[in-house]
Amino acid sequence: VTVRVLHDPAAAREFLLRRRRLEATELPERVRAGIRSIFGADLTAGEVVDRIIADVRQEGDAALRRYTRLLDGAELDRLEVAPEEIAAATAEVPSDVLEALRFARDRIDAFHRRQLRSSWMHFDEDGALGQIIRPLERVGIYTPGGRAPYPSSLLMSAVPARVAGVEEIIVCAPPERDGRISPLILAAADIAGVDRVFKVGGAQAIAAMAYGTESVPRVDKILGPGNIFVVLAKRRVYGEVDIDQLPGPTETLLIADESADPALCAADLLAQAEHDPLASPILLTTSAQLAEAVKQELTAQLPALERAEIAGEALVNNGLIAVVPDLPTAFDLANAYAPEHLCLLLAEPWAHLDRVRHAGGVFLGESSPEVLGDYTAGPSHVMPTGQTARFSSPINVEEFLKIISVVGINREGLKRLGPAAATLARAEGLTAHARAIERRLGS
Ligand code: HSO
Ligand code: ZN
Repeated sequence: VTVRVLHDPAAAREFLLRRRRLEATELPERVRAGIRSIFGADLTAGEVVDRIIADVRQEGDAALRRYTRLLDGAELDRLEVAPEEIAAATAEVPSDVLEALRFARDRIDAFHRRQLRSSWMHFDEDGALGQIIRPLERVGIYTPGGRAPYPSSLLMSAVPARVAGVEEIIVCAPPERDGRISPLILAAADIAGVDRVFKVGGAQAIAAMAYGTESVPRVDKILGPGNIFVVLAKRRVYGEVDIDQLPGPTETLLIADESADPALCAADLLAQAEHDPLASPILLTTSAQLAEAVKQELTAQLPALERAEIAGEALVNNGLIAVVPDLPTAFDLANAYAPEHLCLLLAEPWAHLDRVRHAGGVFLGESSPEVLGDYTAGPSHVMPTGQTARFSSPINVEEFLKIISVVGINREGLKRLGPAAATLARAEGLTAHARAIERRLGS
């Protein structure tokens, strides 16, 4: 496996800004064959999702059971995980893993408590104005199966929701063929304080949480990563419910100078690469020597990895080592790319923090690798991908709160604010509006 190395910043820029459109994702032949056998036609991912959503809206649980049989190979009677199953799952998970999950939970909890905002009210002679903050009532977290059944990701959405005061948190996860959900996921759900877990995956889970079925309650917001079908389904139901984001393959961009350790640069790139053949591991460096050394380290470290095949594919598909003339150029490229993770392996990382404009998270220095952020640092590891860091943020407490504006104007205030309101109402041709004010002012 060789990773591409570019010495021209313009070429690096072009590579980084290639557009990767969701809908253009090629489905593997295995998946296309599955679609043909289930739907009797060569449907696109979008068409599959439309069919599934329509069926779940129309048939409820019956559609969930049917798709779970067809897609997950599991025959389910009860869709909800029973409390005994959660207890049994927790007993199956090694105690050091449970301890680590609790440790991570406490760190995430503490970090998010610092974000909590209070309602406020401003009083003056015109009365009171303010904002009251209310948590969402019910949220649904999707936890994927397959290559990415990460208990950590469940903590990273459920714990901030709990801190925000969400009343009910439900989880949907696809069952295995034997009708079970991974004990690790169930244990994590329990530790995170999730209220109910359902054995439903894919677009059908998103539809169920958006519209509700006999078993699965309708939620106010859907969160969590998933495959192309899940992401397209989230996009389709947005508006009916809120969603967190449309997560794409993970990205890490390192900016390193000659002080960086090539073995650690390679280790950090591989850590990201092993997630997904579509992951993007990228290094921008001012040192041609470091570039060469990291390239060699990648080749040396890759074969020993359990997921060498996935990581190798990611490196070949989307990997890049670019040598740039100076750090400002590196930060320009990084900001244009707007990576999910931006890691500064620099002699003085803090001196450059001001240059960071767009990133999901920034990780400063050798002791602060992205992988700590994946598990125990505290901030949610659910961060914006696919350049959406230009306008969106990692999951945080605010995600689960909404604001209600409070208007409590008194008699004095009415006299001061009323006339201009009535004038504007008449200018808009809205006489009933104007009269509603004028009646109060006695005019
Ligand atoms: N780095 C991934 C999250 C993750 N890592 C889960 C390990 N488990 C996307 O930010
Ligand atoms: Zn990770």
